[in-house]
Amino acid sequence: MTPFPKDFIWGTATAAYQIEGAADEDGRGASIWDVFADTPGKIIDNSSGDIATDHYHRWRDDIALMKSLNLNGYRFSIAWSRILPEGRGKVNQAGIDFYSRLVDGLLEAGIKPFATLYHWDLPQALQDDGKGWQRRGIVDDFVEYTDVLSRALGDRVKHWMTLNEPLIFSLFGHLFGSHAPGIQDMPNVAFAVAHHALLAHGKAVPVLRANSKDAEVGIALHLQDVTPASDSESDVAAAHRYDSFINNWYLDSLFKGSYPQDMVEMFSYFMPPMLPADMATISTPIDFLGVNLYERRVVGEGDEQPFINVRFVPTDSPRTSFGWEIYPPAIYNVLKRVQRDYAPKAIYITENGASFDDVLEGDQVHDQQRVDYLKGYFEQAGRAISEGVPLKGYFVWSLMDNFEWGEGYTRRFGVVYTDYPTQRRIVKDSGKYLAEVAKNNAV
Ligand code: IFM
Repeated sequence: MTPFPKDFIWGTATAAYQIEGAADEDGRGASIWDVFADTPGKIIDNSSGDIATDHYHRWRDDIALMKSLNLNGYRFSIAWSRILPEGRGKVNQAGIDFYSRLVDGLLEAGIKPFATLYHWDLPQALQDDGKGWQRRGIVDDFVEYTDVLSRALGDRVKHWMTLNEPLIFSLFGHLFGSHAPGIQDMPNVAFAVAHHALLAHGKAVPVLRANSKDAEVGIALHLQDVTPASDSESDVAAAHRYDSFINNWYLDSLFKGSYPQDMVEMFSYFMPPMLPADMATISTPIDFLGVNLYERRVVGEGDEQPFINVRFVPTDSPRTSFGWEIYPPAIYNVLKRVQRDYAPKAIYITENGASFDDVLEGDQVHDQQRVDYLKGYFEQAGRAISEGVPLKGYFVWSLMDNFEWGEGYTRRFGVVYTDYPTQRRIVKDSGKYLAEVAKNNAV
């Protein structure tokens, strides 16, 4: 068995819109995902997060479930529109009370709360006013929201993440249009969104520090392991371009205070207007980096991906039901690479997991593929730790099956099965496996 460091955090991750439901309750305002999901044709099974896993009403049971799995950390997100239904201005105390009870419940159960301020559910009122993240002034709105929330919870929440995967919500929401708010436009829009999001992050960091004494503040990035398809100069250059586009755009700006030079040159026409102090704001030091790791890409030169001229080369590795490659060394490679090039003070795996077509058999779900998947990735994370990477915790995506954005309820990522008609939770074999790992703090 490979032991993990003392005080290592073993947890699961979720996001508000994917699990809470109670879309119209207790003064919650609409978010861009409510509107997007209600637009015909946007969600594969025509579903929405209106009910989701009903966590808003079942949070006590869900905490008990986590406790039964021996978990000592929980990463969740807060719905901005429960706190400020119009995005700014009037505060909804009922929304604050919900999260306050949740945090108290977690602490009573010995589970550390790791809160994400923004996991994609922008208040619709802010989308209506100046197109949401496209308007630079949204930075002030995010700071206001951060201030209200961290004043309320900052005495008890000691781990904060500003944003979840700005890469994904900028590109999928504003270039490809497959996520809310469903905009398909030229790259300048997505780049402006990403720049404003990073600025909002940088401005929120000191606010969190001021309102939450001794808290650790970070951000959760979607990172990929990128390998060139061959040693040829063109494939190596293509892999480098892809890496810059997907990973370094965020890592360089947050840790080095500049966007990658090759990207700035390639996309100069599309870059958003910037003020001189912006990059210093974005690179305000953080206490940890959250890594969401799902994919490796083997990349060659080609015309599959617009603008950056790359192609993805298929591999023989097994795949999840989503078609994502299962390649455990990806987590080791990304952790080592981040440590080597950016040296964050601490790192958490803030998401990693897999979707499979799970089958409920009586009271059991034998998801051996997920057990094997987790074991492989845990081992590779342990290997990185043994080589000095300061990995402090691991949050499996996800606690239970939930609303998987454009894929609705057709993808199951949970270590706990959600029986949607009854909302019964059934611990899968992978949940039992995670419970053993967490109990032994060893893989
Ligand atoms: O469900 C998502 C999550 O919201 C963000 N990261 C990836 C997960 C799986 O697609």
